Amino acid sequence: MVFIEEVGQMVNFRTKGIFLAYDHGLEHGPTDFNDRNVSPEYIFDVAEKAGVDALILLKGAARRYYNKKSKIPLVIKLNGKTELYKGEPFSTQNTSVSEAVKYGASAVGYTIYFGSRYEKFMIREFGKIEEEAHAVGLPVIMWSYPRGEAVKDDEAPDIVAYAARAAFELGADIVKLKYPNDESKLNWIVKAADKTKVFLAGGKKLDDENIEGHVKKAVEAGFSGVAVGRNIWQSDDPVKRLKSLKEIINGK
Ligand code: FBP
Repeated sequence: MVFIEEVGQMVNFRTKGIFLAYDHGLEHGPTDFNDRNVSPEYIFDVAEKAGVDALILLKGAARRYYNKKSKIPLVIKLNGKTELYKGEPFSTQNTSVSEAVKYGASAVGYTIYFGSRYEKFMIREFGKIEEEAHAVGLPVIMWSYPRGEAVKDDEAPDIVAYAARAAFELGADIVKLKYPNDESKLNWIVKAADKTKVFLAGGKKLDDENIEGHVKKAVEAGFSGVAVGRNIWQSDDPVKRLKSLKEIINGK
């Protein structure tokens, strides 16, 4: 549950758990996919069998595949970019909060590449989205990814903590962060985020032991969950993987 000050009410959206991300078709292209997971139907099937806490889509898949009667809450990612673009990172809005509501969204997401030459545009766009979303009672999730020429090490704990704090300062309800390269600072990262709930981003596919190890350490440090894509739907048994991560997050 999230309390949204702007509408003065609790909103029924879980801020703890496991979110399945499937926006890679734009971000990376179909190179991430195989014959099975290239289809959104397969992803819906996995999400339903494992009972994820939210499914993250872009508007194209949401509009064509999301059934508003589904038990799985939908998060619409409002901005994105392709990997074909090679300049300073810049992700722009491609749909609005009101469109997301039409597709059945229970929350919206937005990426900011802090440190990029274009961060000012993303910060401004996020500010507008945050106000629009909260005004209609939708929680806001920030993909807080420091990146660009000025950012030498995006996994350095001080940089990840900065990304966490920036999300809090800009009003995000949940922030999605990369795993830092010094695990002893996980707790500080959670503290830096204050009331913003911290979720771990998955990254490239790891073996079972590694992904579970990361999630265990993050949860022990106070992370509220994971928002993960490739580590699930690229696995041979995505439902099993999701269930074991759920057990770690929610406790057995
Ligand atoms: P993964 O778990 O597959 O890393 O997905 C998380 C995510 O944030 C996706 O939502 C997004 O498409 C992707 O990572 C972007 O990854 P990057 O910008 O690091 O290539």
